[in-house]
Amino acid sequence: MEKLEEGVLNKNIAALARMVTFNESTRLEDNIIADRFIEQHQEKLDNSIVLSISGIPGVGKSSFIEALGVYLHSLGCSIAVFSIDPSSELTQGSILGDKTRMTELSSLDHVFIRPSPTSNRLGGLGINTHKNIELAKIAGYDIILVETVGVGQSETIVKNLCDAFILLLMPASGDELQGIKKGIMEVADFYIIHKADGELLNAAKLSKKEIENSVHLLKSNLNISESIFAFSSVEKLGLDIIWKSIMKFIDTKKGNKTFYATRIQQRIHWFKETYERMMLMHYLEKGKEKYKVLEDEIKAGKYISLNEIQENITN
Ligand SMILES: Nc1nc2c(ncn2[C@@H]2O[C@H](COP(=O)(O)OP(=O)(O)O)[C@@H](O)[C@H]2O)c(=O)[nH]1
Ligand SMILES: [Mg+2]
Repeated sequence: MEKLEEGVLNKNIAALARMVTFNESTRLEDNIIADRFIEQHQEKLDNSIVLSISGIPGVGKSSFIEALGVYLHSLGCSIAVFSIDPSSELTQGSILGDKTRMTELSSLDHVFIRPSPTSNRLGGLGINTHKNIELAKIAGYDIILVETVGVGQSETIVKNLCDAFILLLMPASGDELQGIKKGIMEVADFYIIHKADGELLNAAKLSKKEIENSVHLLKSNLNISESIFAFSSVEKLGLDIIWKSIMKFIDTKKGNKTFYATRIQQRIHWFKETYERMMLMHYLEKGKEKYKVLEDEIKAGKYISLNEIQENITN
């Protein structure tokens, strides 16, 4: 165990992968191994920058992460990538997609890539994902990129995972625009109209105007030119400008103290989530037999009222 912990601290990729596996395990004993390690190194949790890349399947999140990751690596950053894409579980294609779209990034030193967990306990988002991020912070990765779908995942979850939320949008206009919920549009910090190349370039330009208008209505004080971009992960032009805006955003948040205040809020969110889950597990276990009695009564044809359930739980 000591060797494993030392490995994580030395950015050994296999060691971090193992620790993440403990964290994602369905056994509480395993989770506790990862959790204890986090507790012992909590002074490192203020480190790193966490960016969430969201958007519908096929919009190009993995490709964008590859482009951004390779660029940031060229600036000397170490990169960790976590992918939380519930669709990759359903469509094998996406899993292949993740791997084949990050070939260059995955071949570089100091890059850790973790694809979607194969079994998700919370309908798409592994409940321990936030702790994977903490593990990567402790391992010392400068930039942590999290691929999230943002559809079928609530905006509160995505928002609570990152320091900045980048939403990728399709170069399409009007109603077919995106299948993205208003809530997701509202919590995004950056909007990138993706695939702005070749035949899609004009559509992307049009789309950018539309997005600018609708975002202006949602967030009147947002600096549009520093938050909305058209970009192609094939051509990769202008990544430096996008990155400059993201850094400015982060620096501003650090300057006015909202950066760490937000992280504390996020910790409270995950604490509440964990507390409730553990409390539920505890009561379900404790009341197993009383539950069974009521279930048997239903089998015998009886109607179980809310009053009876309430009494059963509280007595
Ligand atoms: N034209 C174009 N196609 C892209 C771009 N980025 C990704 N794609 C293609 O879009 C498809 C989905 O990409 P992927 O990164 O797997 O999307 P994800 O499901 O959002 O992760 C793939 O066929 C990519 O080759 C881009 O910037 N321009
Ligand atoms: Mg993907």
